[in-house]
Amino acid sequence: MSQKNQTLGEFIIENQTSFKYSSGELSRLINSIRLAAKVVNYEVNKAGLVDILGTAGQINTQGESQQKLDVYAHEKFITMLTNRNIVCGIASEEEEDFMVINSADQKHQNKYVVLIDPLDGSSNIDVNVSVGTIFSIYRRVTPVGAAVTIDDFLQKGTRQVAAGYIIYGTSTMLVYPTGHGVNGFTLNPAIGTFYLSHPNMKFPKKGSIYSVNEGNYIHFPQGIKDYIKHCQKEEDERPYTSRYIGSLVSDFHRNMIKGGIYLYPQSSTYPKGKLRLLYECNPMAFIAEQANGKASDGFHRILDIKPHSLHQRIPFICGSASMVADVENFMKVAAN
Ligand code: P6P
Repeated sequence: MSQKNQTLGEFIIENQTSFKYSSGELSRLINSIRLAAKVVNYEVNKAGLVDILGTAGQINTQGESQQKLDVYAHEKFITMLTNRNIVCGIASEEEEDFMVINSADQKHQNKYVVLIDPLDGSSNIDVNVSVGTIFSIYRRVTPVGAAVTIDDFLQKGTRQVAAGYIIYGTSTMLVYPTGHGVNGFTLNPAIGTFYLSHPNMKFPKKGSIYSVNEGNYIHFPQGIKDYIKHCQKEEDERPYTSRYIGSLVSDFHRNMIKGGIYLYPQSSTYPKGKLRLLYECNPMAFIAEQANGKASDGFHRILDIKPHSLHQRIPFICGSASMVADVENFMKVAAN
């Protein structure tokens, strides 16, 4: 049984059996993510001091100007994951296509693929607002020994074997579920060790926080507009409060601790929604459900959606189960 202040290393060893395929491989994967997180954290925390602010002058596959730290984080996570010789392929939000990780002597023997958003919320970097890394791990569907294909990446979220995020905030935390709920590990930067600080994190069934960019209100579907008005109505003695950081990992993390809901519906700029199914929605939905929360596109469970392309965007509503259910009800009524 995990106890507070246990180190991440001790926790991984104690919980290896929770990874249903192979005790050693999740450990090595999480350890490579742990190391990359520490390296990226060091750069994020001094971004204001070193001339790595501003864009790298490149445009990423999403058509967004890449922040130098985006590029840095992408490179660090790819390197660390590759060096552990466990994954056969990696897909990054910063790359158009997936990367085949060929360990020559392994002849495609590696069994796992990783999908990663190296630095989500990076537009906040220059204004010193917290950002995050989001990762998702699947077992390949192509036979071991064969070359990795797109099918290894276009899997439903229910097939994730692990997922998690790192939040580079007032403290740096690695949050990921094992078989016993969602656990949060806080980095002690003085000694570079993650300690179990938030064991068994759970979304309160109902919360009072709603997180949405209300600047897009006029473009929201009617059901979302109706839900937001429901949150604002007077007669309930204002049971809700609006909190929106503009960084998914940060809004999600606060809502999981305090109770609340995050919404990124479709809008005029993003007619299919802004968030990516594979790099953001599936891993966060996986974590949410492991923490008694719920994640939906307004009508369907996120984890049941069959992906059709690597950078597919979808509407994303995620958080306390009863609040997500409320949104689905408003969407259903408005659709009839
Ligand atoms: P907007 C960051 O770019 C991100 O993908 C999420 O982390 C965040 O919640 C959202 O977009 C913010 O988008 O349009 O409100 O600035």
